[in-house]
Amino acid sequence: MPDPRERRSNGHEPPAPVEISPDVVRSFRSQLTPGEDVIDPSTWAGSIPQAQGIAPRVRIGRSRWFNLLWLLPIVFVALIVAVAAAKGLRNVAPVERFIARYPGTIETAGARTTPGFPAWVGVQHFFNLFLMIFIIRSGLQILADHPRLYWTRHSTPGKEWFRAQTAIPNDPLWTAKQDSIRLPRQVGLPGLRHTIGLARWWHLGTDAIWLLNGLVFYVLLFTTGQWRRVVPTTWAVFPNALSVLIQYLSLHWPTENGWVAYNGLQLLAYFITIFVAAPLALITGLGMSPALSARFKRVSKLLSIQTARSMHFMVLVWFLAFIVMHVTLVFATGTLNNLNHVYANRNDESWIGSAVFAASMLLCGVAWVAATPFTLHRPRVVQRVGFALVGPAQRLFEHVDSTPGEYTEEDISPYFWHNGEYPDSDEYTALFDGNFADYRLRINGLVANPVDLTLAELRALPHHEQITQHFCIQGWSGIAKWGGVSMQTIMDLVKPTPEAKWVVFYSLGDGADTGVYYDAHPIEQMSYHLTMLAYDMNDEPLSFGHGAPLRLRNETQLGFKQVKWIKGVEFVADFTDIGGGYGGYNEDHEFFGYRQSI
Ligand SMILES: Nc1nc2c(c(=O)[nH]1)N[C@H]1C(S)=C(S)[C@@H](COP(=O)(O)O)O[C@H]1N2
Ligand SMILES: [Mo]
Repeated sequence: MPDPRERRSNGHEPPAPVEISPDVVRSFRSQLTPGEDVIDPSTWAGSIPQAQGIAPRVRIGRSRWFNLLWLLPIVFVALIVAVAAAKGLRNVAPVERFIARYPGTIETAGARTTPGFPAWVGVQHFFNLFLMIFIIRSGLQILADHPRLYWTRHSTPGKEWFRAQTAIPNDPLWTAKQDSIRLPRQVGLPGLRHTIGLARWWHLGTDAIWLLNGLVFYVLLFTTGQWRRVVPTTWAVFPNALSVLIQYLSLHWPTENGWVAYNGLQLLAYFITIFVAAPLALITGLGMSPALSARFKRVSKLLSIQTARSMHFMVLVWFLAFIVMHVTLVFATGTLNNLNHVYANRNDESWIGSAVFAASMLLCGVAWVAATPFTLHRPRVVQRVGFALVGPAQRLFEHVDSTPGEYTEEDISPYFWHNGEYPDSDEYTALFDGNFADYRLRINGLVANPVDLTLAELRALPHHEQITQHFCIQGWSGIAKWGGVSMQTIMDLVKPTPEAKWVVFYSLGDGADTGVYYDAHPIEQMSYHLTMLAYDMNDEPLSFGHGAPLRLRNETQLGFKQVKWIKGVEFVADFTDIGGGYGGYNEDHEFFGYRQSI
């Protein structure tokens, strides 16, 4: 076999006579493997070794990296200095006058009319924190699948501002999958390397419930007087917050009356969490959707997927910092009373709130510990429940048919990651070595006019070009110019019958666990403006790594659905009897979803 790196197709061979056989495409089904229903960590994802990343680092200047673990001693020293400074300040008369003037808590008349906490606050507070466990753990798992963050639209290695991985090796065919890292199993969900399919079901599924919980919370806040607790209504909140900060840091606690109103610092922290961080989590999350980004071009030009991903991470940092400080202060400023407020709706020093809190923590702890083993033993349940929770939303976004033209040549990414499993069969090698002169694209199934096309015949069809952005499920993206044939042209040629509902693309290459790579797409997306078969990338014949001689582009979907090295296309009524029946290779083997517009 030649060195794959030297493989290039030129695709300009004369057409050869072709016989069309409906059996050939159908026979591709027998080359598929169903995938497992239980995860064996030792053979998972093509027996990918459980490589670890490095401690997270932030880039300083061009190529120096600051290890974030240094923040631990730095923050510790900074706290000590801040406490010393605050204690010093408390001896300064004007500061004391300032604190006397702004003691910390503003008790408005409105707040005094509705003291105390209704039961729904406690219930929603609990749900929120319970869901947060899975949202954060699965979010970290998603980050670990492409442990690099960028501020630019492109995903150029070395240009990231954050990474938990070393520089990529000097290998032009290095894949994003090889770049993924594992997490400890009780930190990530589920922790194993490249479990992004399952992590995403956890993340998006619990997100859906979390958003619903949040929506109910918003409605209840504003239909009761409770909103006054968390929405500042006077500018005096700022001096009061500063005053509280000085008082906390000088280790002289302010007098608190949380039963009636929160202090200024609390008010600001809760307000930001509820009304800034939470909506931002949703917006930046949706900012990573291929379908939405292709449709809302103006927004996605400003808030590119990589900016959205970086900001989504910032939201995580806020939530983590908030949780640490919130929990610390709840315990440091009167545990019994504070826990009674939210967990027992009472304003006293009894142990009732603490007992309810302890029970709720036990529930959280059990769920936390059980989540990874459950996911590894019942991945299909996670896949199905996740799909049930977010499938309808994904489907909604798929109705979005974007027109080409959002990007220009200047937007083309200088670096376009490779991904997936490279083909190494004798069949592929022979085709490659013969410059694909013997290549046939076989299109068959529920069509009136099945065809087998040579590359020359494909190139003779009306030419379609688009400059679009690729969204890999792992988180990297890249803009490229694709040249080839619109799928509409193919549809006009083969004329699918009315029973045809899905279009299955078969690859010349295997997936990671052996068995041919394939993926099914809904037929209505085949007539979208941005759905095409590409034989050129950035004005050159498709390279080996990017899918020579032919690959799919369907820009409403994530990268794994863009089958490379296509050998056949089958029009079918449904895909339940193809492969494992889940609609594609990664769907069968790695528990992805057949609709992935988010
Ligand atoms: N045949 C085949 N096609 C495939 C894959 C694969 O493993 N095998 N990987 C998919 C994934 S996960 C992505 S992100 C894109 C990557 O395309 P690129 O290597 O051109 O960037 O190809 C997709 N198509
Ligand atoms: Mo991907």
